[in-house]
Amino acid sequence: RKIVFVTGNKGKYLEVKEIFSVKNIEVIQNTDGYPELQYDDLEPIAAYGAKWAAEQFKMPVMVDDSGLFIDTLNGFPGPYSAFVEKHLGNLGILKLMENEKNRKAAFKSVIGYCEPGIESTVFTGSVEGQIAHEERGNEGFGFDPIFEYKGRTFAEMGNEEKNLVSHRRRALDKFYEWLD
Ligand code: ITT
Ligand code: NA
Repeated sequence: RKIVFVTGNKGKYLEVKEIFSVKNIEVIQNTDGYPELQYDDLEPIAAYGAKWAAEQFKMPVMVDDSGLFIDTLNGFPGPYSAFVEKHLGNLGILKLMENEKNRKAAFKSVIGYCEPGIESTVFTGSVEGQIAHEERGNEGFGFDPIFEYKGRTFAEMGNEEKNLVSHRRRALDKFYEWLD
């Protein structure tokens, strides 16, 4: 079985490829992109993106819209995560969190899957953790160096361990079950 994954993010693609290779699903990256509507939640963004891409490219596709939701910032950056990562970066987030005691955060991933002529289906996965006090670790991508899960950052854990517990893994498990 093959699945086309529309994403410009290499880190996401490599994780999905790895997680699905165990299930004998081949993941093919398509970097042509899709319009990302701005909503408060990730689900409608993923649903719309998958639908748009399925009709545009005339084939079944999946997308992954994800974000980091920080408790004390009322869920920010959430759906604005890509923009914030690009313009503030991890150091900008650490700055916002300076002197903040409540460091609770959740990573969320929403997989949208769609075939031409039908509506999208979405699968949500999330994992709770903490915003670290400094960047730690060299693996992974994006916010991984500042997202702590049980004391270590995702960037310290590395892909193999991250893929066992991550938001993306949890969303993909639901997607896989549905495909089956
Ligand atoms: P697409 O082409 O798939 O949209 P993107 O990077 O723009 O790629 P999003 O719109 O979903 O992705 O933005 C999510 C942001 O959160 C983006 O900056 C990612 O790098 C970051 N991110 C998502 N999943 C992550 C993970 O598992 N670890 C660290 N950062 C992550
Ligand atoms: Na994006």
